[in-house]
Amino acid sequence: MNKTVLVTGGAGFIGSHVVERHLNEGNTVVVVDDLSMGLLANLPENDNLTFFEKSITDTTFMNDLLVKYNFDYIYLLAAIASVADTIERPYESHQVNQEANIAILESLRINNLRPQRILFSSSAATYGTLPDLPKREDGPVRPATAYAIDKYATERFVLTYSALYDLPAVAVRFFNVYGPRQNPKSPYSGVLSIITSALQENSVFRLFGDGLQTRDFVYVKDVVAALKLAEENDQMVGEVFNVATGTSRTLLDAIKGLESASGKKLTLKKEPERLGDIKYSEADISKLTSMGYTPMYDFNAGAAEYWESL
Ligand code: UD2
Repeated sequence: MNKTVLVTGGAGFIGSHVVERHLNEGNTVVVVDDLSMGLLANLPENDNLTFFEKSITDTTFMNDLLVKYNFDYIYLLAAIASVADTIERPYESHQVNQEANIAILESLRINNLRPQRILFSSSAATYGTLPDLPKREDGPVRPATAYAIDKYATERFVLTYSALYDLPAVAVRFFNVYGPRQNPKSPYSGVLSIITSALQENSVFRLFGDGLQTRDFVYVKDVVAALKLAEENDQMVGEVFNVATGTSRTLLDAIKGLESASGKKLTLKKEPERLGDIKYSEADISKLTSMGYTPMYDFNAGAAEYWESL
């Protein structure tokens, strides 16, 4: 049976991959995206896709949409995703990252709409600068930016609605996701998209710090697979899961991997460490793997496929 799927932020990097997967499965997909970060070009031409250039903060629009379609799956991926932006515009980003999502939950509750699954994209940012590694979902959190505070609080809202009402939800904490369609435009874009773009254009990459900072880089197709699992596995309802690979590498190692995938040499300019940067990050993914998840892409496989896609 075909499903009807809402993807807020569906024209964005991760959202567009979720959209693609559902279209490939023959489902009907509705995207709501204000194109503040997303791009129309990220979306395929497909009769089963309906696109609305709208902000999720338009609560009347969102309410009407939810009632009209009665979605089977709801992906809450729309966000102001740049941490720096949320520090500069805390109230505006709060309205997007938290309030608009609460309004969606309220619309569902009040209109008695009962999707099969709600998937909320939280972030490794919820762990903040706490030094303990690897990060576990049942470990401490210390959200330290407007972005992280809203992600954490909204994660709790979504899971609380899941527990209180018949609104089965799963929250996922993304680590450093990379892959095709990640937009390298801002200095706060994912570092791997900035590196690949510098390799393509033979431009200088600014390395903040010594390059020995570590990240758990996860390929976007593994993220899509984890989200699919979260749609299907009822044991995951009401819970939060790290989405990552469970291994980390230094930025210098990641650069080497991309150099070898591209056959090119990166020109580096060393700059001081970025203010508030986290030095080491790695996820414990045993909670997710216990649900049946296995990451399919190690870094070299992901880097090679990413480079090929450009
Ligand atoms: C990621 C998320 C962020 C937040 C945070 C929480 C992305 C894009 N950002 O930030 O939203 O969730 O995790 O922990 O996923 N770097 C350079 N040169 C550049 C850009 C970055 O050296 O031009 C360095 C940067 O200083 C950092 C590392 O690369 O040490 C990774 O940077 P990032 O912005 O890709 O990701 P991160 O982990 O800081």
